[in-house]
Amino acid sequence: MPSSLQELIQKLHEIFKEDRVNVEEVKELMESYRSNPQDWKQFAIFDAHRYTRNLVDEGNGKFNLIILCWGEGHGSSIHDHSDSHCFMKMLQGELKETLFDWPKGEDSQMKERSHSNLKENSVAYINDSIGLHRVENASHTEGSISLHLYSPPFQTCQVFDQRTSHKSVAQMTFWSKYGERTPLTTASKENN
Ligand code: 2CO
Ligand code: FE2
Repeated sequence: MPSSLQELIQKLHEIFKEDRVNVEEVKELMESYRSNPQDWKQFAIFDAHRYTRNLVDEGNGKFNLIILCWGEGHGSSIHDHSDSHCFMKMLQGELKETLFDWPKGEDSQMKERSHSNLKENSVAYINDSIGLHRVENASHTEGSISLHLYSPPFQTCQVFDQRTSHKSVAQMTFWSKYGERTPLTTASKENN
C-alpha cells in the first residue's frame, strides 16, 4: 500500500511499464493511497473563476497525473477523454459526476444517464466506450481536489452543448506544472 503520493507515483511507473493497462489494478492502487494534504498541497493551486489543472507527473510518457482544484460551484462541460483511460481519485471534498451517452443526432437535448457523488479517497473510472461525463463541485462552501490519471496523455478533448448536442474541440491547458504556475500565454481558453 503506498504510504505517500511519491510512493504511489513510483508504483504507477512500474505498472505502466507494461503495454496493457489493467484498469482494476490501477483503480485499486489509487484507492489504497490515503490522501494526505502534506503530499500534494504544493500542487493544489486554485483559481477564483474556473477549475484548474496542475501537472504532477508525466509518467515516462505513458500517462499524465494531474491535480484538479475545483472551487465552490466550479464544473466542467460535458466532455470525452480522447480515447484514453481516465482515473479520478478524490483527495479532498466531494465531486458530482454525471454520465451521458454519446449523442445520436444533432439538435437534440443530451439526457443524463446517471449521477454519482465521489467521496474522499474513492476512485472513479471512465473511457469513451463508457460514455461522456460532466464533473462539478456542487458545494457552496468547500473546494474539492482530485487526482486524475490519463493514459495515454492527451492535449485536446471534445466538449458538448447539453441542449443541442453540438460538439467542439477544447485545448487542455495546465495552470501549473510541478508546483510552478505556468507562464501566461496569449491562448485565452483554459480547460474545457
Ligand atoms: N477530464 C477533465 C479534465 O481533465 C476533468 S473531469 O474528470 O475526468 O479537465
Ligand atoms: Fe473528465
